[in-house]
Amino acid sequence: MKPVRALLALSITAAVIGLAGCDRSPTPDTERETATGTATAEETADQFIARVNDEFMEMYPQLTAAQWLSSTYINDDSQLLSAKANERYLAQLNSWIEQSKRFEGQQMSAETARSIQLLKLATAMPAPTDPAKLAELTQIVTRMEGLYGSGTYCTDPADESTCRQLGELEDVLRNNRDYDAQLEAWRGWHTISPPMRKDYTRFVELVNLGADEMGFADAGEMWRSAYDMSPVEIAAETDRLWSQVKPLYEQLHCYTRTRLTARYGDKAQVAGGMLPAHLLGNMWQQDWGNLWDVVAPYEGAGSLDITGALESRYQQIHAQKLAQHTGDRDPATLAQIEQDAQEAAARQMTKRAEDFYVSLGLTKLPDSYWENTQFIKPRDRDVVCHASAWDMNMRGDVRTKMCIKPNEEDFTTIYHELGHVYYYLAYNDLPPLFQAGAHDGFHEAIGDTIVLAMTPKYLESIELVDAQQQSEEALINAQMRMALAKIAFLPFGLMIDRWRWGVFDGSIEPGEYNQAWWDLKAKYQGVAPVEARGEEFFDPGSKYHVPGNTPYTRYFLAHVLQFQFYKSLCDAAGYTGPLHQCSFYGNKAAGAKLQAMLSKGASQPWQATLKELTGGEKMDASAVLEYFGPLQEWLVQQNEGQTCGWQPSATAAAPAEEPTAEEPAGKPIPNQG
Ligand code: X8Z
Ligand code: ZN
Repeated sequence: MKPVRALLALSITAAVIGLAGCDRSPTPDTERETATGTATAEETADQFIARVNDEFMEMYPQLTAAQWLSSTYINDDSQLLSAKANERYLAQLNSWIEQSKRFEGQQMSAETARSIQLLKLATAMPAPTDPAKLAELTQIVTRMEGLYGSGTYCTDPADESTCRQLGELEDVLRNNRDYDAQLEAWRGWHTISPPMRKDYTRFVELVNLGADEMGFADAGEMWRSAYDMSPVEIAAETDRLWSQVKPLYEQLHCYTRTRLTARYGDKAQVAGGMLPAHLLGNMWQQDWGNLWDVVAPYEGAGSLDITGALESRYQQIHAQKLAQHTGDRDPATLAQIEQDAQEAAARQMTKRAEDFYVSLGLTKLPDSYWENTQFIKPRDRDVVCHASAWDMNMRGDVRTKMCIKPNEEDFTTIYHELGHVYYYLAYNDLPPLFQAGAHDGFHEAIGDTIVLAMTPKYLESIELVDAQQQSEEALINAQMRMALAKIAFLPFGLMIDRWRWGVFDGSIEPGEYNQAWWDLKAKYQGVAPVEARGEEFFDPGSKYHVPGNTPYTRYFLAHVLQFQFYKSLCDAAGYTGPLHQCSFYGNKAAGAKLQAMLSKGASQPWQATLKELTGGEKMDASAVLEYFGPLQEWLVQQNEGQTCGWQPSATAAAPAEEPTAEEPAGKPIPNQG
């Protein structure tokens, strides 16, 4: 995947991010050799940027090819090549940045000035110029990503058959409601990250050195400089947006706590009224969709059992393939048949997602996408399963990399990933430095905007769910389903970078990495572990984006922006009903509006792009609140008489205590209506 998108789209370690400038003193040198070209004193700023764009385009596929290999085929050789390719890229980037200094204060086109700004922010991993330190940095990052991708937990280390990787451990949280089995799976996955702690500590030192050389206070400030506003302003924006949606999250939290208590009794009670980390159906408590069986408001009202439908389609495909096979049925053959059926089901799900984009008038995915994509987890090797979208060459070689299973979460993730892919394709004609999202939150919001348009009616039209009844109960069920994914996510989307910003600026020291992590989870999410998690653990490392060094504020912003985009596309489609019932599936006017936005890439400040689409220049969560109006009202009714909220300062591992009259377990939340 292209670095430019990496930060925008995800994962690769050389991710290029948005923009904003930093002042650095001009360099006196008049001519120097670069890795791929020569800078001369006569070269104008415009010529310089044209050259950088050419060189970038040329070197880029070497980086993505190496990173694709090391992500889809984890071993020492691929990791070595990937680290080396990253090293070359980051050295070249540092060289371009150095060369760009000669143009400071000179006349140049607006386009060139913006390109130079983008160049200075072209990585999420600012690298020191010292070659030894640069090599050390890329090796560390490659190793951490490899550790995550190959992470395995064995109940009995002496017996390989007891070993499980992330996917299997997640299955437990998804499907098994046994308290202890969930705790074991949760604990088990968190055993993979303590070995990363030392590497991560050194990683922080190295990127901070790089950031310092580039003129930033630390790597976190550099990340926050990529939003066409000051680092202080974007941090304040995230606070403002969070304060808009927090009351809704608190209602969802309160209701979920009641339902978990009904299911598990006292065992679901954690000190301070927080939710036990291992009982939320998700390893990181970022998406509570798997808790449907625990929290469903109304049984049988408007069945939206997408996972059930996908699973039974998979079973059908599997049965067909078995029936077609008349030869030997030895274990290897049976395993191959299972693999083929998984692949076929995953491709079908992806076709379905492509169909939505095509229905809007966007192009079909190129054949090469279908040839090169990794749809499922291979049996014979370790891969990084965390979903990602890749632009290999900025000229149409687009791919996704997933380990798709037939369930709702993966189904919507495919729509998410194709959002990245359609962004890539839409801006492939722009100069490489502009081939990025308007900001990284835009990139993350595209596919999710489409997911919002996957209404019960749409799901019915693609025959994934039964005919939908129109009733108040069905509406609340549908809203709850969305809220478990979208509202539960918001504080998680915020807390990860609150942690990293603190780590990078030194306010969180290595000796308190884990404590600070859980303090932030308590503060924002109201979630706590049921047992002590001391500094012998490194729980941040068990979340992909930490070892993968992918900035996370983008996802928080995306979870707000996607509702703004959705509302605008509904307007473009001429829709006038309640927001939550709108689907623009098949609407070419909405598609044209989307495509126009995508094709702008990073060529102008995001505020201008947002204005063209929505009419406003600010990110704003009022569309979130409008969408969830019916659910919010319902939740407030359900929570009546409850003391909502939580006390983050309560010791995470302490047993729950009855609140006293003087000291309630949480601050009461006034009904929000
Ligand atoms: O990492 C992702 C995508 C790829 S950009 C699968 N997401 C975040 C996560 O999984 O933590 C999407 C939502 C949040
Ligand atoms: Zn994404």
